[in-house]
Amino acid sequence: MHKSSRLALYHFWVAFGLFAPAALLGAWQMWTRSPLPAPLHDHPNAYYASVTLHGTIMAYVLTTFFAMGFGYAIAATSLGRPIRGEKAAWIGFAICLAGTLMAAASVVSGKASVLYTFYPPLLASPWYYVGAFLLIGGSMIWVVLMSINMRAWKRDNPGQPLPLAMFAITATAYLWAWAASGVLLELICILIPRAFGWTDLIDAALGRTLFSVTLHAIVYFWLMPAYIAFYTLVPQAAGGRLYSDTMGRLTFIMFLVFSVPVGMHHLFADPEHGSGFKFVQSFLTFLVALPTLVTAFSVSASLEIAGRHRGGRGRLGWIRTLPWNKPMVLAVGLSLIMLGLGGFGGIINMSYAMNAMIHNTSWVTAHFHLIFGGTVVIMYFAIAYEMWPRITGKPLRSERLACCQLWLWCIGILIVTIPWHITGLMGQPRRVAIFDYHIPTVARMGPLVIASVIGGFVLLLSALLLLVVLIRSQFGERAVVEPMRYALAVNPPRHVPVALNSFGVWNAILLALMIAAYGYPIGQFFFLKPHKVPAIEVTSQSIPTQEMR
Ligand code: HAS
Ligand code: CU
Repeated sequence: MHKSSRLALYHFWVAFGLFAPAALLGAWQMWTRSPLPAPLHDHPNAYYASVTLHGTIMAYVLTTFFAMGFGYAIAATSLGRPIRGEKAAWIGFAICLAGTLMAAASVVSGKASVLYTFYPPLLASPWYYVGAFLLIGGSMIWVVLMSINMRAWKRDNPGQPLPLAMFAITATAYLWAWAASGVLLELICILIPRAFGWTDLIDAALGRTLFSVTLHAIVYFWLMPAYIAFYTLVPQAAGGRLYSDTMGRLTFIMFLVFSVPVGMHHLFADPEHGSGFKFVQSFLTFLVALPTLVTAFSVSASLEIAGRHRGGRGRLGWIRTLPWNKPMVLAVGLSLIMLGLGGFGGIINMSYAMNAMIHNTSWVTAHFHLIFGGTVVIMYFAIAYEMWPRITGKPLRSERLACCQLWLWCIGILIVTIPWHITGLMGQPRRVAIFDYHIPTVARMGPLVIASVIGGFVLLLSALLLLVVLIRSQFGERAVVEPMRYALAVNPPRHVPVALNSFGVWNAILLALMIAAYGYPIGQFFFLKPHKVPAIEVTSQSIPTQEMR
């Protein structure tokens, strides 16, 4: 096995190996919140520990390890040479894994049930924060390596356009560095010192604001590998060409520039910021929809090219002729449906006035399970199915089973999230362990909640099928498999402007936008009256802390 392939494979295995148990926790969480009798139902602490582990694995571990593995695979295959800094990459892998295990152990011990957003003044065991810091901080080695590999290739190939896949994964890496800056600062300056007892009080509002710098950008960090597949793998798998390489570059640049200065749309209901800045960031959030709209157009156009090439006629006849039995093609179809529905929800969330209607209700949980769990994660599966033969040298066993798994995933996500959206509109709060279904207004939600439990178990079945396909393939017979190939554009670029081949100017624009959007909102904490509060320790017994007593 090629060295870069082994690196990618190990990253993918950590991602998917932990993903399956996290899916099990998810199914149990849905069950225990429902009117049905569930094991451990009378232990609300188990619920919060479970949600924390589920969220930490899905939001940080699955995504970060997946993006890193995908990045190394792209660097090796799109640039056509072994990656530079392989040793550093393994060191990064070890640091991230150590952080993951440390964070997971402290959640399992019941001392870190602060959920994946760890909003202060909630306080967890310091080892949870140190673990999260190692995982997120360790992935910065990957960011640096993506940048080094991109630059080295450009130096050796002056004037050549960087392959789109490499351009896009480098944009993803830079975006992740910007995104992570908020949570890393929150961890080092606020949470870790307080958790170790080096400080007494905690500035909860500053902590939440720093986390908001991370919170929107991180969701695009999760999303970008899916978009890389849309642009560089889907047209190839469908047997066509990419509609436009330039549109791809613009999309990834827009994601880099627009995703960070908008995080305050997660704080519309928080009192520490004035409505002016909230409005500015609400407005900027509209811009984030642009790259998605461009992408929906480009992907549909690329699929149309493939469908017509395969003999499709008429206005929509090309849809029928697409090879829907290929996991990558099926996944993009299902992914776009979920993106359309989930994106519609996103537009409601970001509308300053309408946010009050859905904030902190199950609607939000439904929104991100649909768009992250659905749109994004289904593409992670498809990427794994595409990559597995290339990195193991063994064909996929089998494409049919893989397609069944993808169908089940999409159906499961829809069964989970459609009722969840409705209960959210009925006022069901998110992040609540136990509901009293004897209360008539809560009882009305019962049937919807039970429906979504069924979806949770369909998802669990699909997660297990994923492992079956990956393990069976890995232990299969070695065979000749085609090398990784990325989609060719209809007009392959011979020369691209510097701005579409590098990131300097875009990082500078982003810095200016960040100063405009966050300069005062963060600065105010240093020149206005301090408003620090006691932290509330979360242990398995939820014992009030010294300060609380
Ligand atoms: Fe979001 C909350 C706004 C996209 C993830 N989001 C969350 C949280 C997560 C998350 C995890 O403004 C919860 C955080 C927490 O725990 O507190 N989100 C948006 C907006 C978009 C958006 C405007 N979110 C995502 C993506 C995520 C993600 C992507 C993960 C990967 N979100 C919010 C807001 C909140 C929020 C507020 C805070 C809520 C609160 O109060 O707490 C946009 O990027 C969406 C753009 C997408 C579109 C859709 C375009 C249409 C398409 C259709 C093409 C389809 C075709 C096929 C052609 C505008 C692509 C046929 C289609 C059919 C439909 C048949
Ligand atoms: Cu957001």
